[in-house]
Order: sequence, then C-alpha cells, then structure tokens
Amino acid sequence: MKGVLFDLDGVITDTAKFHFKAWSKLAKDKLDVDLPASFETELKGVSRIDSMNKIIEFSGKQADFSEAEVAEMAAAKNDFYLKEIDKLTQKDILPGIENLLDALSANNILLSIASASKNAPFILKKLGLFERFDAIANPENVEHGKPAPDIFIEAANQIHVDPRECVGLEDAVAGVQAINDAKAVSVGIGNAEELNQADVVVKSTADLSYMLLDQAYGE
Ligand code: B16
Ligand code: MG
Repeated sequence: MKGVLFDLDGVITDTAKFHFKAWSKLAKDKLDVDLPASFETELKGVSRIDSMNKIIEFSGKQADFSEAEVAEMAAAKNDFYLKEIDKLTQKDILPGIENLLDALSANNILLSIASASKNAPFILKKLGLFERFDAIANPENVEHGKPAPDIFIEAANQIHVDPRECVGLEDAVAGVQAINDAKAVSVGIGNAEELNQADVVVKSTADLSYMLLDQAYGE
C-alpha cells in the first residue's frame, strides 16, 4: 500500500447534516417543498448540481426553471452551507481519523482527498487538517461524479501512485463502487449490508487503523 484515498463527508467529518440543512432551507424558500429526512443519505457523495436537480425533480417543478436559474439556486444553497460550516473546528474531526493520519504518515503512505465537494480545501483548513494531506483532487477536473471512478483515479494521480497501490475509504455506496472501479482496495465505513460491495467494512471511523488498511490491501 502506497497511498490512501479519502472521501471527506462521512469519513473525515460529518458535513451531511449541514448539506441537508442548507438544501432543506433552499427547497422551502425557492420550491415550497419540505425535503424528507431520507434525502440526507440520498445526497451523500452526489455533486452540488446533481443534488439540485434531484431536489427540483422531487418538487415536480422542472419546467419552471432555466439552466441559469438552477445554477443560481445551487449557488444560494452553497452560500448558506458555507455559513453553516464556518463553525467547524478540530472537534468536528470524526473519531480515530487523526490517529490514522499520524500512523499512515509515519509509515510513509501518501494521503489524498477524493471528495465530490468543491469546498474540501476550506473544510480541511477549518478542521486544521489541510497540511496533513499530500493532495486534494479537484472535482472540477473530473468528468463524471461518483459512482464513476474518476475522482479516485484523479486523487491517486495527484500523489503519482497507481490506484491499484491504494486503499480508498468511503461511507457511501456510490463511493465504494467508485473505488472498486478505480481498481483500488475499498474500505467501507458504516452498515455492512448496505456497503456489501466493499472489500472490507468497519462500523465506524474509530475502527480504522494502519494495520486494518494494510491487511485489507494485502488480502
Ligand atoms: P459541495 P463527499 C459530497 O462530499 C457530499 O457528500 C455531497 O452531499 C455534496 O453535494 C458534494 O460533496 C458536493 O459538495 O457542494 O461542497 O461542492 O462525500 O464526496 O466528500
Ligand atoms: Mg462521503
């Protein structure tokens, strides 16, 4: 194992609740609909514009908006989201992640971010983790979002390592598929039934360790 490719939301910190709060406000203000709680999970790993389109589809108002208006609404959501995540601090790092980063770096493993979020650098700075990563893949430079493998391949390219020599960490089903299709070893974090396509599944980020990743890679 030469590199580890990290999803951000749900692996390093839990931004899903802030995304959901911002989308819920946007949906209420602009589309006059209440989003069901299931949307919090449904939008995990889904790009900003694809999330916006899913929500408009849910509201049944696709015909009411031009492409420019859709982009404007997505930007309004992001403004609100940015205010919410401005409160993030080191305390919001998920359990076990700082220890894992220490152990991986001590073993000369390169660390790269494979997140769909354009806000990843901002979030990492807020958490005090920006300097800990060797690279952050820019989602604007990849053609297809998760479940396509593009962002994981780009994250591996950024650290100049073949994806086959990497382990990828994900909490979302679409993300696990993306890791598998990038030909990296997938470690899922969450429900084992839901993430059954992953090579290894752990319940929580607290269960992650250098040894577990190294073993998953070796299997
Ligand atoms: P942004 P991940 C994803 O992060 C989120 O799970 C998803 O809900 C969000 O829409 C997407 O990033 C884009 O985020 O609007 O900040 O660019 O799980 O891929 O780290
Ligand atoms: Mg995620």
